[in-house]
Amino acid sequence: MTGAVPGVSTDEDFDPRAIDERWQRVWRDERSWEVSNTAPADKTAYVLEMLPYTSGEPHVGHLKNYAVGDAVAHFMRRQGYYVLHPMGYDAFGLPAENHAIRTGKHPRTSTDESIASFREQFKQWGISIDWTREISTHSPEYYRWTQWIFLQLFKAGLAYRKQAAVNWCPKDATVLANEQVVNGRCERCGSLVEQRQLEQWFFRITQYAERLLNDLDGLDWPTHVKLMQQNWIGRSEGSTIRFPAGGTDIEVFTTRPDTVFGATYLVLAPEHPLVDKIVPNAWPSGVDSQWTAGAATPAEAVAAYRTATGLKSELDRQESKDKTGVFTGGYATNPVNGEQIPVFIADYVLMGYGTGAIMAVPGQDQRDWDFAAAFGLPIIRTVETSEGFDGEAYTAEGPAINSGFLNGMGVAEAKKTIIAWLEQQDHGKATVQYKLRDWLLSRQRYWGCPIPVVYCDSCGLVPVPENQLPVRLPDIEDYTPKGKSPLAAAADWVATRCPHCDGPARRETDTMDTFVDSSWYYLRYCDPKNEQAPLGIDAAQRWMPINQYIGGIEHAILHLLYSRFLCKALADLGHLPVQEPFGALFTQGMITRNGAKMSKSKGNVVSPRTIIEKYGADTARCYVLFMGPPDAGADWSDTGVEGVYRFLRRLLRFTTQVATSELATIGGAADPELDLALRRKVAWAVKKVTDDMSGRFAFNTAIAALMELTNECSKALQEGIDRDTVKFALSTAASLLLPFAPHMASECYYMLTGEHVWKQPWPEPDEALLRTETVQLACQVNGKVRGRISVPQDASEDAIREAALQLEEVEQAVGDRSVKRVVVVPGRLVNIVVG
Ligand code: ANZ
Ligand code: ZN
Repeated sequence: MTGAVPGVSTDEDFDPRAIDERWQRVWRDERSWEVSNTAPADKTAYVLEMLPYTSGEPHVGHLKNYAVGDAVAHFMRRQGYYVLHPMGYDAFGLPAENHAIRTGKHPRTSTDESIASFREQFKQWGISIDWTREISTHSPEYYRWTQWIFLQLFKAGLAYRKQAAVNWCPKDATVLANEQVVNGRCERCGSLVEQRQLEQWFFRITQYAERLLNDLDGLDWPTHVKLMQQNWIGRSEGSTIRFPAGGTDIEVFTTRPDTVFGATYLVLAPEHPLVDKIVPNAWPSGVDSQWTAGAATPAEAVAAYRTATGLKSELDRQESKDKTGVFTGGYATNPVNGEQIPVFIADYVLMGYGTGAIMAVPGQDQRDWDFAAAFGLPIIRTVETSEGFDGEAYTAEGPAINSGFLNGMGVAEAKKTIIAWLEQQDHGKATVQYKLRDWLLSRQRYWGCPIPVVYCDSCGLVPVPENQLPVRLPDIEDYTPKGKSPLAAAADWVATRCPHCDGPARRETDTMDTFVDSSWYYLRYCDPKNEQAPLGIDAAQRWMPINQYIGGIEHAILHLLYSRFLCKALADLGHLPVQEPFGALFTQGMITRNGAKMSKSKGNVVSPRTIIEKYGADTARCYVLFMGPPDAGADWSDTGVEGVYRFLRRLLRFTTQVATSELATIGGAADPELDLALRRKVAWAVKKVTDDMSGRFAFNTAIAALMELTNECSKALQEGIDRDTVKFALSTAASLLLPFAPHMASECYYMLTGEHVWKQPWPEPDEALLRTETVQLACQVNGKVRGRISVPQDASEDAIREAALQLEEVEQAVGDRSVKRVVVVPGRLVNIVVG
């Protein structure tokens, strides 16, 4: 030691890496974060961050995610909970496979390397994880249960196969989920996506649409995430209406049955099966040449239009600005007025929604208006427009017009009346539609969980018996996609025997979407070694639902929805005692650099590894929590990192000074007033940090409070303070710091008390000191800060107003203008509005 004060470490002595390692060793040797499945069930809590997708190395986004989760886990432990805080890896999927195609390295090799790197980093960061529960979705011990879950869904009719138009990426030669298609292009490689018909596996998530929607109510989730789920599920109330057409009925779905008198044509999706039934051999006489698209016969026009549509993705179709279509040559009868109306096909009508057919009401629907305008179709308004309104569809409310017995009714009443009439006349009925589609889970790729079914020539599709699981993913050498799964080329693996008749059979060669793997992993953590089931009911009862789930907003829709579905399905089948997996959700904001998303191509990536090598884990963790409200985005700043580093260094310096001092007072004679002020500051900090952490996730302001407390300690040490008081202040600061900077907190607390801070209950503020606590309020005049006042915490608004107006700087700024208004924002500021 070379410091001026004997026994006090200088800044050069500060070696955060040594401190990290010292405490990480203690936690490992002590198994500090392990929890047992015999922990008292009323004292258990489950804190979980979304598991990382293991390709490459962890980035600062991961650091933030796990720093947030770890803060919550520490905080809950200190409140007496046995906290389950596990870790695993989402290990199957395209990136590893694409990497393998590029480099020839087996996906398992690159995945295992990535996992090793993540694991090492998590340990280096000192995240408090129960490592005995670690899982990886690509291990046979895990995917055995993914397959088992698939079989349960299959038995229950919730997994099925059907021919379906799928998004096809010609370059990756694979089917893409809708969400992997961005602006009509493959999310990964940017190729234009085509539509193809393939036999696919689906989970029947649509059967759960209503419950997935309704049960959002009971969840403690950010409103915007609930809204995103709501929109994705997309519930629409309306009715179906049948229009007789040449010996058959065309059924449409509409949310506006009240406008049926204005339906001047029908539109079918081009691939609608009824199209072929209503197409006549020849065009009706006198038909507009624009309606026929120059084709000799309706069948020809339809065929040409269908081909053109097949090249468009669903998204293109939904968003297509130019309304295209052709006349089918057929007519339908409007059931309310007997009018004969033409039937078109157009790609703005989607086969997968409603009935795949619409009644077009150009007067009230802009898409129909555009189409009618393009094709010279009649427009009848059925809702009275406001004065001067013209030239577009009228979508607002108003009394019904041109609508027979509905005339004069408002929209809601007209809807009710027409639905009753349709039902009575047997022309249609009230219905509810959802946007949600069944979950397409087949992937024609290698690196995924094999789907456990075989195809037998005599028995057809046969599920693999549970006692033969797992169906292992074989090692292969050529992963290049060829339109079929690369597994199809593994002849030895594909050829198998039928579990039913023992005859020759072929294995399913599609693998599962990785969203299947990650939609149940949180269950396995509860009981990771169970060999009889994915988890025991007892274990589920003890830990589920998750008290706090933490992750990126990019998973706000699919991952959460799929997990909720799976949870409900397993609960319905008797395998789970809970209906919802994630009781509370927190979504952290993204870290940017110079305002841009970090990416290798931009060369603006901050690697957690470099930060930790330079500053240690606590600075890195504290900094990502200190950058701003953790649910908001924040820009990386190297000076910000330095600031946090200096704060931790100072805390350690003061701690060392106090811990090694044998004097009763430090820095001079103790001043009783200063003593009281410091003890008040401690009470304030305890309350502030506790409040900020209690469901608010305001880690940034909590850390700021600890910086303030540290500054107070510094002042006291210079001006003279009782050693016990400053020791109390510093040990409380260390205690409150544990969730953010666990190594430094452990070090400081141990130096001062000889105890392990993570075993101490969370501090409680001294209420008596809190009451006499004063707060500082900024005083603004017309929004500009002019000075500050100190008032008792419980001061009345009148007293605050008075004090602010008497402040000299305020008086000067007000001058001879008159005070219009005084706004008091409790605990923060006073704004004096003058004019
Ligand atoms: C007549 C009508 C009149 C409509 C009106 C709307 C306004 P949401 O709210 O999204 O459920 N529609 C129905 N099936 C469709 C399909 N397969 N492809 C494209 N559009 C379809 O929308 C329901 C409305 O979207 C339905 O109500 C139908 O147009 C159209 F003033 O029917 B409506
Ligand atoms: Zn068989």
